[in-house]
Amino acid sequence: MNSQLQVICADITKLHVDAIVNAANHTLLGGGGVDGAIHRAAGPELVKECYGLGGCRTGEAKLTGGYQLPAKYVIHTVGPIYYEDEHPAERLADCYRNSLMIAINRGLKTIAFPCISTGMYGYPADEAAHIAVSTVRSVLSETGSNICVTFCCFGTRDEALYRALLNA
Ligand code: AR6
Repeated sequence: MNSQLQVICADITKLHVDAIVNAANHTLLGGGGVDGAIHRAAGPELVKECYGLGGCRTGEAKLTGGYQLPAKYVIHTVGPIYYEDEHPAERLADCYRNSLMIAINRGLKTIAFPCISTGMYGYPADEAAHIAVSTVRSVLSETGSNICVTFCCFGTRDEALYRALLNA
């Protein structure tokens, strides 16, 4: 299964994958961080589609087109705010599980995740990385899917955390 998982340090908006995951907010109408970068790179058609989605609850995930991105689709999910939301670990796992299930059910072959909730939403990076890797591994083993999953880090500290987990 480890051959299906990879770690890179990159700007997720540049990746040529079937789907990138967006760490969005409840409105799904854009924001800062990776959300802002994805909306800027996708162009204004993305927010138009997002208007029709009716927002998104914490832990849920919703799919749109990728528009001007190299990725065909964007899967928007809303991570927990670490110091505010109840059961943040469960909600963060829901983000990874629900996003990955959308991709698997669509028959997508490649998906890339950012480090959801670890920026503005304050989730400690090491705890979040454990949840990301263990949840993705569980979904792959439960479903038997051969989808390739990239953990797209935006700094070398996160990259090192994920490399250690994947090599463990
Ligand atoms: N490519 C990959 N990763 C990135 C990029 C990028 N271009 N830009 C930032 N990151 P954050 P959150 C990393 O704050 O904590 C938004 O305003 C970043 O270094 O984007 O889930 C939303 O609208 C960090 O590791 O998302 C919400 O209001 C990770 O992406 C709120 O922020 C997540 O940081 C969501 O907060």
